[in-house]
Amino acid sequence: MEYFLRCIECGNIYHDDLIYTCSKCNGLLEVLFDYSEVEFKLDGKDIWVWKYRDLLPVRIDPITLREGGTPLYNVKRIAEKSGISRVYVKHEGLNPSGSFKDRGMTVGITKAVELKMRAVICASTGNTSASMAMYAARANIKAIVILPARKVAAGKLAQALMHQARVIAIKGNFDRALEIVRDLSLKRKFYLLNSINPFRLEGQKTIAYEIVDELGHSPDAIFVPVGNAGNISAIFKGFVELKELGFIDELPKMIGVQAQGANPIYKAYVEGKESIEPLKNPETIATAIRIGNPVNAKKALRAVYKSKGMVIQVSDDEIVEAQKMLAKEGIGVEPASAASVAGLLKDSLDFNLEEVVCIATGNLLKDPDEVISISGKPVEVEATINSIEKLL
Ligand code: AN7
Repeated sequence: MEYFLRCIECGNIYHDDLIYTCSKCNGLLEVLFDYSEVEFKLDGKDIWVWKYRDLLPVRIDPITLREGGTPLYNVKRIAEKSGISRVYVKHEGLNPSGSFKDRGMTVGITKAVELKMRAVICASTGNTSASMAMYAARANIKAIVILPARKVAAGKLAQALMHQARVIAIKGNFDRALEIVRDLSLKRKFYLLNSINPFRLEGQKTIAYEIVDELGHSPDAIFVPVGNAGNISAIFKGFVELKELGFIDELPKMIGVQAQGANPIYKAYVEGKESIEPLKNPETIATAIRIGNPVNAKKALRAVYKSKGMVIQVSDDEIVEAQKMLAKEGIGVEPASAASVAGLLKDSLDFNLEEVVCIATGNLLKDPDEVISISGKPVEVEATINSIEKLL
């Protein structure tokens, strides 16, 4: 298919794929397509990322682990509590590496192979590194990961290490790690797979396609946990494309949810701004979204304003509460993932919504330490029927 890159700030156009930001104004880039080649149908059948290949910008066969096609669960108890008629949770934690990042990585790693890159690199709060390591292993290319020391959940670290990435922990936070990998990728020709990479985001827009493919229409609003702000931007782009292609009539409201301790986009939204003031020392139980200087802030804020959505902040307690409510519905997620539902349950919502989708971004198994700390340990007793019956 035909596509090109365009700067979201100055509109400059690029036909070269090996570029991350506008060389004129340093703005973020997005991929634009010639829609005349779109042949897929939203018929609810065989849903997964590469069903939508007509709108995925790669020129070789994909490196894939069968990502996407994640379940959309109707959650009645959460709906009742929120007062909204129909609430769905799309469980992105059921992707191959256990997070939505796999949608982006299948496209990003395919692009890296297409460009004949020797190695891929990312900064990560955990999930990006787990996913990148897994797909790099599949493609048999070298993976380099820079992450904040002692601030990455055990499951994610285990994945990056087991899939043989070169993992380097820095005495600094995610924002510093991202600055470092951006410099290294320019200097050393490592292919950068953070969400500043516009091709990676193209994979993540399939969340929007899948929701419409399954429901047959667009919901009123989408709730998305926001850290580096790539995912909310990607999902919005997916809906915009579906509207331009005539698959849907209305865009859903994009509702971004940030942790209170890592809330630069929330602050910008409240002040009606188009860009953020970086936060120096972000802190939250949801380590996945412990980010103070989100690179895709401008794209995300545009998505929120254009869709007449909003940004909400939630406390760590509200995140944990939502994580427990999801668990009671049979949906196991890590803390950051529960931010979307925590946002839905905030009474600050004054929209009239009938049908919404909350994105659950990552699996419960990613952060076992957090889960055990909020659930408590099992009781230990003598191995006798008597001692067990006493407890029951
Ligand atoms: C579970 O892995 O940034 O707003 O380096 O792991 O697109 O950044 C993870 C982000 C939400 C936020 N939920 O998405 C990383 C990383 C989970 C996440 C987000 C992340 P963006």
